Amino acid sequence: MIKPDGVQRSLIGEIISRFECKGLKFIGMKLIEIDEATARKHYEEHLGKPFYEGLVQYITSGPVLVGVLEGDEAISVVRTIVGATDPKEATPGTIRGDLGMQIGRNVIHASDAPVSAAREIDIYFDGDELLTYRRIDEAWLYEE
Ligand code: IDP
Ligand code: MG
Repeated sequence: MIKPDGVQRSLIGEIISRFECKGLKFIGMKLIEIDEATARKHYEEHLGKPFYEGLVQYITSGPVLVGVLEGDEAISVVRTIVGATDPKEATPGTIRGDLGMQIGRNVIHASDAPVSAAREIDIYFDGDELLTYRRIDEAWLYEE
């Protein structure tokens, strides 16, 4: 998910380009506004933490781009491209390392495990919004 700061700062193209160029395949994508209940559900694991209310505010403060990516070891590959949670500590070359300044405005969200990916995809997408197709470069991205 490209968070509201990423959308407002016109970083959608820059960010999705990084995933595309890597070889990850978008099988779903849409621009939405998250309502408060959905934000609370998405971030329920952080309920009670000092930053929780601010996080709900942040994520509902403007449009976000939600996307579903597919590829070999997609979750860990995406998390590596995204970088550490705090952009100040994130390695240059990562999205957060290159494009953000503060942990509370860290530009992008990425699922951290298959179970959370499944849960989060279910929050934002209906089954018929996820596509199955081959990208023509897959023959060159993968050995077989
Ligand atoms: P992640 O996004 O790298 O998985 P999490 O620890 O799951 O990081 O935290 C979820 C989100 O909560 C972060 O991306 C960030 O937006 C916000 N967050 C986490 N820690 C802080 C903090 O200390 N201050 C403000 N916001 C925070
Ligand atoms: Mg997380």
